[in-house]
Amino acid sequence: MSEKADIALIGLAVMGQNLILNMNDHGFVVCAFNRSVEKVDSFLKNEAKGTKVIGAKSLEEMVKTLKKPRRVMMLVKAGSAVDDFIIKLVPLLEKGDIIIDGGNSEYVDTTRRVKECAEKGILFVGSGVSGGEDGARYGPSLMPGGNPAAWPAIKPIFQGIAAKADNEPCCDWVGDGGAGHFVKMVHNGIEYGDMQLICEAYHLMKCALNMDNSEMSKVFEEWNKGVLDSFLIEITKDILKFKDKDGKYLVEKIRDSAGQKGTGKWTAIAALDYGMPVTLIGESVFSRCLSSLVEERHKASELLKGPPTTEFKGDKKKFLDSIRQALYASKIISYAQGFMLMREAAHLYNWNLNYGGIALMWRGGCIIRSVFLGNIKTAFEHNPKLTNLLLDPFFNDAIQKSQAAWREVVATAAVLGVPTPAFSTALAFYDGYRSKRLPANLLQAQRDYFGAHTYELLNEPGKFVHTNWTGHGGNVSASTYQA
Ligand code: 2AM
Repeated sequence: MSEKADIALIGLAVMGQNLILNMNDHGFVVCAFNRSVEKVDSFLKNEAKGTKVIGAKSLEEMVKTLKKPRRVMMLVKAGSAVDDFIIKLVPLLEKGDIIIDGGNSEYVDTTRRVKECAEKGILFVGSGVSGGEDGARYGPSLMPGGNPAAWPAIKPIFQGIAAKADNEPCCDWVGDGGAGHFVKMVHNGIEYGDMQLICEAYHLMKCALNMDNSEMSKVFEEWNKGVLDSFLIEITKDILKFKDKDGKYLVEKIRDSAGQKGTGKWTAIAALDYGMPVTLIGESVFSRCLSSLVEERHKASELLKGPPTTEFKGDKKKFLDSIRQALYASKIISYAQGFMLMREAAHLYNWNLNYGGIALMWRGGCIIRSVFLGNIKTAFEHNPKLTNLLLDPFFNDAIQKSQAAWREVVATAAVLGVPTPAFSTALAFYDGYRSKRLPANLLQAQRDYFGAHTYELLNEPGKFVHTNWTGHGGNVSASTYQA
């Protein structure tokens, strides 16, 4: 077969199929392949009928259709399937050819694959792909990272098919190694946070303000016209008013036990590994865990008493707007934390991350797309060296303006007994982050008391000393101990 395909795509599940059709729409010739080869024929006869897409029945045949340098993209199940394909592909490729993994791989696997492939002369790219089926079909957010030598060859395809926001593609080179998949992972973690915050707002509207679904839907519709304008607020508006066949609101019939596939958990694990206080995503993961303890909660609900009523007795209209402000302020904290995690990983792995570019990649196409991300992009454009989003004048000002309402919501929710873990942890983080002095002095003293872990004195930083607090037990310090 002549070398006519611009790119090959392996993996004909919905995401893969839709990406192929998207590439085809943008004038690229794609060669499709799948482990179960019968899916290739079926795809060509159905979804890809009338397009320029070609199919291959074997990897050998697929490789022969490709222009050089060959570009092979995989959208297969994360894990061993990716490694299996790499093993099969490498002998069929030449130096300078490119393998792209567009699946939901863990960034450490991507880092390893980039290195292993580079040793064989193959350029490996791990790309975050976000936006679900619709995004893949009409414009996803793409976060490619890995071997930078691959970027010029894949840039026209990737930026061509990506979503556009403010006339710019939601796709740029992220960084070396597993940077692309790392950034995608943080995106998913932030998505967990955004969803949890919206759920807490809904919970307060329902339990504290006794609002019905139609009223709540209208409120989200209003909120979607302002600073909270985002895909997730928009779908929440639709979900809340959606009625089942019997005329009742469907969302109220859904079992309140949250599932998860793991990317939020990975973000929280990375945060713990790198010592970054990404508390809101952590709380969001734990909130899902707590929700899934349905039977235990049912038992506890009969035994563990809270305040007599969850109903808010004050100015309801004002409180509703306070919830909006609490959501906005908490969201700012969540993104600030997410960017702190990326900054730390960039530091550890020597990635030269472009934070404004990342905000732009998330600005359109993906689940967390929002107007808000445009503000983040602007903040990093004003100051690419910004150490924390909270220090940007726009966000600092936004927090100042919403702070009183945010505190009112957290305090009121505590008094009423309505759980708001994400609103609350965001506020606790804010107060911790802005504290010149925290009580860790006492903590250090405790550690030194029971474990001789030593402490530093304020006026002698860098010098670790131990005190014999009790007058017995010796003066030995545990100098090898690392927090
Ligand atoms: P299949 O159609 O042959 O199952 C999403 O599941 C995609 O990943 C599908 O294209 C699927 O191929 C592919 N896939 C899943 N596990 C795989 C494996 N172990 N090896 C190769 N492809 C796999």
